[in-house]
Amino acid sequence: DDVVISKKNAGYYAADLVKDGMIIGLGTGSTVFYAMERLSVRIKEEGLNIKGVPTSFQTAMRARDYGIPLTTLDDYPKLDLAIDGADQIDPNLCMIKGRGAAQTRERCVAQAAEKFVVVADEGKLCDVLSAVVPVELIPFSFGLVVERLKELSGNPKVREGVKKDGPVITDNGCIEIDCDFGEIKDAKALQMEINNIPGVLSCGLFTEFGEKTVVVVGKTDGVKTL
Ligand code: DER
Repeated sequence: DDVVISKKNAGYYAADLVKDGMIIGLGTGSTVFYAMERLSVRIKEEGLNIKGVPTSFQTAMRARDYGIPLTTLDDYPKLDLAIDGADQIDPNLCMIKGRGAAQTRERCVAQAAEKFVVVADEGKLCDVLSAVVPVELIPFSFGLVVERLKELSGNPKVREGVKKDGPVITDNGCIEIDCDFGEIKDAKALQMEINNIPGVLSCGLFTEFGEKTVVVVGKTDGVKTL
């Protein structure tokens, strides 16, 4: 359908920005998987020589299936380019991520990258951020963090497993809480507030990468870049 075609166009375009010899970040989610699919073809057909730092267990498994060589931030603390998805993107290229509960590692990889290439379909664009904001926290801090998020009017809800009773446990062995703040007037300030709560690893507000971000918006007939 149109969204699938749009995601594929965005992912393939992003994959073609990757140059031989690059060390890249591999984000998480369905749109990035199209970029990985295209990289897999380029590796096979062009002999493209790259390495990728995966931001989740799922991405690592997918990369292995696709024959994309993997590495770590320990080996490469600076990356040429990271390709990732997003849940919502505003005109200032501030975004909300974390639907896949991978936002903590995604933020590390985005920080390490010289260029942050975000792939999305048009449905992800908005005027004002208002999507659910995921918050990853260490289990020890659960009660404290829930209390503080309530004080911030975040209406916190633990992310429950679907094929598992109880909370989703992230790749970092932590818990994810989804917050509904409604329209977010000052995303930068809210991001700082949440990230400063003791026990929080990170939240899904990404407001610090605008300068180095290119958003590739997939459409049914191609892409537009922001
Ligand atoms: O969880 C994440 O941050 C993902 O990047 C997510 O925001 C995008 O997933 P999608 O490409 O499947 O919509």
